[in-house]
Amino acid sequence: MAGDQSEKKDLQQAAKAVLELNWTGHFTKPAQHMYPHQWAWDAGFIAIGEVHYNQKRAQRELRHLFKGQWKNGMVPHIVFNEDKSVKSYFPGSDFWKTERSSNAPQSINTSGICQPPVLATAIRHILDYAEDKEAALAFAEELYPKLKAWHDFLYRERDPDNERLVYIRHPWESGQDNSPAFDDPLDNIQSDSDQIPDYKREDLNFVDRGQRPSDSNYDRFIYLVDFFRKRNYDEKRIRRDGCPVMIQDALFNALLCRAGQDLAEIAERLSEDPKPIRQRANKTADAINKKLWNEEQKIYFDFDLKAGKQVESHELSGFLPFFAGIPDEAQAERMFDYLNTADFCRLDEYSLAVPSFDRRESGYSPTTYWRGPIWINLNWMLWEGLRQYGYDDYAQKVKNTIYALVETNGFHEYFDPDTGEGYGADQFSWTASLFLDIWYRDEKET
Ligand code: 2M8
Repeated sequence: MAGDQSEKKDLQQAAKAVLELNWTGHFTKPAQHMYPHQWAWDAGFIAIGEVHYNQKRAQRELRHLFKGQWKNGMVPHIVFNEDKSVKSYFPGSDFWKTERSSNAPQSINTSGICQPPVLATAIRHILDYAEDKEAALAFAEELYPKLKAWHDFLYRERDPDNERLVYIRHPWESGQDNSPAFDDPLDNIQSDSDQIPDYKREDLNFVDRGQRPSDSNYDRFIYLVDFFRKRNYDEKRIRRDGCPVMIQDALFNALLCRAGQDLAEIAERLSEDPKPIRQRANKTADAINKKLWNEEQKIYFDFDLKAGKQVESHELSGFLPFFAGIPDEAQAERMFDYLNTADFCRLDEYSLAVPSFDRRESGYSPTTYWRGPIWINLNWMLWEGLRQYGYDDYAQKVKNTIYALVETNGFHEYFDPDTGEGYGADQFSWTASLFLDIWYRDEKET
């Protein structure tokens, strides 16, 4: 952890400078050149840090994101930068062709898929930490119907069997694009190269190939977008025509459960009825415990609806039901038993918490994106979750790692679990904003 108060203060200033650098005047980009648009879960994480020192901006971020909300309630994973000179990202708005759907907004361009639901959690955080409570409440009131419509979309369109578990239909919807959990589901896509539209990756202009998804991943990512746009982003039609990927993702559903709890809390503060929202979140928690928990392996897994089985891929996100209070005490003990091993990170050893994937699995890579590196958003959720369960020493270790990584290596997108070296984009917004959230909460608690 940063040595003295003034060093800590410098770090705080540096984090704010990252967010200032990436601010466009309308929203904060995840990173300067590599990610020039607005991403949904990034916006939530950014607002969570910003509210501590710039409430207005935190609110503007989310308001801007909701400009892209679809008529059916979906919050798209990207709201495109209106500055038309921005060309450094693929796939840009022209590729998605979302105008084919009558649900897509007309005033702003967006993608045609979504991302993990953290927005109610971000708005609850604004209510909890805003300086101007009255303005925060008015803001929550303004966005409340939109949040409800977003959650309703997920349960209506992505849970056809009324399980209270929703599926995702693209790895980009998970936020963990090339995680090993998608290896088998993507391998099952029978796509000849002539079925993949022509495209050119832009990400490799900025980052080493070894730190990004493979070309064969990208082919499938693009094949899937093409599949959706050919069906005008009509959820029923996509399903009826045999949607190639349908995964009940453990992290996505845990975050939906947590977001449901937070939405119920928001409802309560607005004197709306929280009960149906809370009940639905509880049902999701039960369903996660029933279908995604693996007692023997001591972790939660995704469920692949196409293959009809759990995807036994050991990811840090399989511990993040902690963040939504989903595991009972016995489950929590088993999970902690596994988390606290050399596979992930041992509490009593000098090592960095916590890689995104089990180090001893064959798909593990310390350098490759969502296949092993340390991500600050996952660790921030783990820190929150472990505290709720009383694993304070481990939570402290996670927090110390976050401090140490940004102090020694800067605000990178992801970090090497062995050396701490920073990879991906530099000056990455959610690394800075979630660090700031911890920094300010530390200040308040001491
Ligand atoms: C990454 O995903 C985008 C595609 O959505 C990309 O690689 O181009 C992921 O890390 C995702 O979780 C994140 O929201 C996005 C922007 O930071 O980048």
